[in-house]
Amino acid sequence: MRRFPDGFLWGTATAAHQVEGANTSSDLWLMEMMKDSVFAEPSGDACDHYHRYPSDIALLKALGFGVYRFSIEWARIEPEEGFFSAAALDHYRRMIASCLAQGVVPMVTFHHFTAPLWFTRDGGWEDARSVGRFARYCERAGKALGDLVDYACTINEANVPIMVTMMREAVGVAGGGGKRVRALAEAARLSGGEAGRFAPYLSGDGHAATPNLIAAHRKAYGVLKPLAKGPVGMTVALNDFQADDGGEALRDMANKAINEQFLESLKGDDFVGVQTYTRVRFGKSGVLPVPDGAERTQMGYEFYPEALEATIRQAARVSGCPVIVTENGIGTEDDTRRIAYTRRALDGVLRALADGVDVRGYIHWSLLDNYEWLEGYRPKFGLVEVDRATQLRKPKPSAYWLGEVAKANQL
Ligand code: IFM
Repeated sequence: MRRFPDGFLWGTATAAHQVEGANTSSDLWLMEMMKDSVFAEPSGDACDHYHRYPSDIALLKALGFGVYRFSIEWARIEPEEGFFSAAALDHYRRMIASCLAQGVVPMVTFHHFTAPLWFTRDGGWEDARSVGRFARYCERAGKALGDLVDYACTINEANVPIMVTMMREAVGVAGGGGKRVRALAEAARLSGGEAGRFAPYLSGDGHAATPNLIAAHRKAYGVLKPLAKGPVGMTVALNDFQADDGGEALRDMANKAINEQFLESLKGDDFVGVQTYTRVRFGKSGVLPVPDGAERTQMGYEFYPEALEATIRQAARVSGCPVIVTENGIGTEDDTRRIAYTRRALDGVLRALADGVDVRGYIHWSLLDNYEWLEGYRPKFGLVEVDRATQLRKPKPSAYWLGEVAKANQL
């Protein structure tokens, strides 16, 4: 079978901080701009998507995609605790309306890594008040936008804090721990917060954040369900965890802590968003290096598109929810490898579908070459190249190729 089911969703994704530019009320803006930053470079103007969204949406539509997954930025909507910016909410309403006017289905993520500076200064997700704070923001944003929202994702990759923390623990302080701790202390000082409380999503303590993130999703689901026009779910970053001889116990431990406790918490949701890039292999005493001779992506990951099929099956089995692939892609300068990667990943989607797994769509990461967090602008995940000096967009061959797959609904 080479055809996808009728109504299969085809889309591309971005996230606010990675493309909008000038996210000045966010926690990461401060961390990027400070001396001795742990970020390779600041996000700056990014892709100026904040102003260029109408033509970017038109571009993805012209390429053949029918869905645009993007995030609204909490730091713009609630830049100070309790102050909700009507102007920011109006901006996002115009953006969602622009999707609808152009025949594109909007999939809106309410939290994608960045948070308002006040939130992170005051303990971020490690403070139990994060659950109520996030629900209050979702309620305000849901009331302002929900009638237009076809798909809502509460939290992007709620398992990333625990994943990053466990990887850091596996590597120890030699893996950059000292610099991270100093940066957090400096961010606390610069933001006028208490020492030890500054807790950003990507570099805080995932053990402390996880119960709050799971509870926050559950509460936000309840808040958004009556407000959003369409299905509500959450997305999970799923590595395909595999074991070499003797690595089974470690693999199972990682699977439980990083993948399955989150998937289990989604039972009964409208969908689970699967976001997959590679596999991770475990040996007896830890994570194994990428095999000798294997191709690596710009992120240092093994080129292993088959991970998508495995994680789709895992997500469907453990959560019991319909699956939407909400992110999948590759950081590479060689666009022919993007096509090769995506073709093999989609082969896996077809195999899962043939076995009866309920997969509803495939959304590629990313529409644009954008800000890849700690790595800055070096990794190129975009179907569309962005000249950051002129902000000119140039679709790559992969954009035309995947757009044709989407239009034909077949591989
Ligand atoms: O860029 C990120 C995105 O923000 C979250 N998922 C993984 C992508 C690629 O690393």
